[in-house]
Amino acid sequence: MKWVIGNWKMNGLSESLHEARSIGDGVGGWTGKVVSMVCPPATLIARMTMHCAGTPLEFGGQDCHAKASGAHTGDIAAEMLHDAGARAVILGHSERRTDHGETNEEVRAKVDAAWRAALTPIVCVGEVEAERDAGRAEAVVEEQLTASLPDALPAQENEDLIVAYEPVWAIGTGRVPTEADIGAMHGQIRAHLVRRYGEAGHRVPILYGGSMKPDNAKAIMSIADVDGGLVGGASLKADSFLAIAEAAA
Ligand code: G2H
Repeated sequence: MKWVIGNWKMNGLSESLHEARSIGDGVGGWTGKVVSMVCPPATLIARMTMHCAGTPLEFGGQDCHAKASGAHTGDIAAEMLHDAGARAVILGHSERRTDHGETNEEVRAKVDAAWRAALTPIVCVGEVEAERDAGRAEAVVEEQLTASLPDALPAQENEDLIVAYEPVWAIGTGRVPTEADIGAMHGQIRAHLVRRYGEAGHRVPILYGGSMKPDNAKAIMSIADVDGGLVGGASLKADSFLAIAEAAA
């Protein structure tokens, strides 16, 4: 099974409901081969869930607070995302880490919050360009995994965790690592998950994110331990989302 998850970031208004519906109608042909999901701004989750009813398209949030409720102006709880129709939530995206100073420890607390609300956490890790140039990419990702992921998976059989490798220098830039570099990093992430979670570590999907497009999706999806893509810019329009889903199938 491959995963194509669109991260719409801070893009989308009411008119985007039609785009989501087109994606939902289009992905039906790959049911059983591809799980398709859109993570729109939180304001759209409930409306998209209703607008896309009857299609296999699923929805997720882009962040959540570690607490279930309380005096946290502007924040959103995992329970609220679930209530709106989400089944997953992106956590620790590099834009959250940079724009909001999110730490690995905060991400880890949010993973627990997601599980508490029956959401699948999609935990993002990845090095910045200077770290790769200094030969530290593997060490940085290892450190992020160690500190951002809880020590045990919940005792359930469904997808309880997704990891996304997103080299920060590839995000929105059109630059993509070599297939060898993607393969090496995904292999390292898989080894970490198996060391940490035993057999269950084999069933954690590992997604690649960073300038994934229709023309590179098939090659990237074919790399060992690449279980799908976390797609930004190319997920905003139905035609390119569907081309990536087709490449994944
Ligand atoms: C990386 C990705 C989505 P893009 O952030 O998670 O964005 O595909 O635009 O590089």
